[in-house]
Amino acid sequence: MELGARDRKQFEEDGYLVVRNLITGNDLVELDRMIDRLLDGELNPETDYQGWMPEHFYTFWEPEMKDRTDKPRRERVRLMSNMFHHHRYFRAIGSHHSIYEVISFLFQSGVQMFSDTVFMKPAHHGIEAAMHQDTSFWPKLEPNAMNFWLAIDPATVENGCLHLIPGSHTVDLPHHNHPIQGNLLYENEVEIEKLIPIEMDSGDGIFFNSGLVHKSFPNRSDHSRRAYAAVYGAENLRHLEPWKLSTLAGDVPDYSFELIEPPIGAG
Ligand SMILES: O=C(O)CCC(=O)C(=O)O
Repeated sequence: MELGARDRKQFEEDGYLVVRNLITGNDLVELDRMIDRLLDGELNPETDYQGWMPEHFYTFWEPEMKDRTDKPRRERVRLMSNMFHHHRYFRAIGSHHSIYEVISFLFQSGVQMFSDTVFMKPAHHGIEAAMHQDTSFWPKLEPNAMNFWLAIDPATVENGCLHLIPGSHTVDLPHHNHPIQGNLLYENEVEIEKLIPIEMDSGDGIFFNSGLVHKSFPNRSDHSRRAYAAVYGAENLRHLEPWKLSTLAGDVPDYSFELIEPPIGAG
């Protein structure tokens, strides 16, 4: 993939960059299969994080769906997180050379990884992700972290693709706490008229500044909308405040950034 100064300028000014066909071929087929296995509850943590070994991967259920065991597990889950810290396959995919190359180009540095999440929006009832900046979930960093979001299923307006406000990453807005959404912004607190949908095919990726205002609408289609997402930091990232996570995940350690190995051949 050829990225140039114009791509970095767009990332800096608009706060995001879409890269089409980022993950392709067997790598995409394998990721699709592993995500289904994860959502079905077939995969379990296999490596510890600083001595911490959860029994299961963190799972956030669709409201009122946790106990609906008449339905397949994958249709009841909203998201699963922190596989990167506890599973070799997810550590490897998070460090994939195509992802690494874009991030190291945009940061002009080595890359650290913080977390990963599989976002599921089951057909018909997948709930919205309310408007937010991911920077509201953790203490201030310099430079801001970077979010990555990869479409596993094609992401469309109908099934709840990402929507974002270009250029909204330069100011940290105060958020409101919410029991399901975590932190959110009300529409009258942002430049809502600038909100745009980002439709993507499977294998397309978007990289965005973690301060970018974004949301996704509910899934109104007949098909699920799965995505693989992760958060990265520059090698020279500085903590401007003590590290403490604001999370819905309950009793988990304060997972932090870890330098990932550059793929062979990365400059
Ligand atoms: O996939 C979604 O619906 C929401 C994703 C999101 O909010 C994020 O990546 O921060």
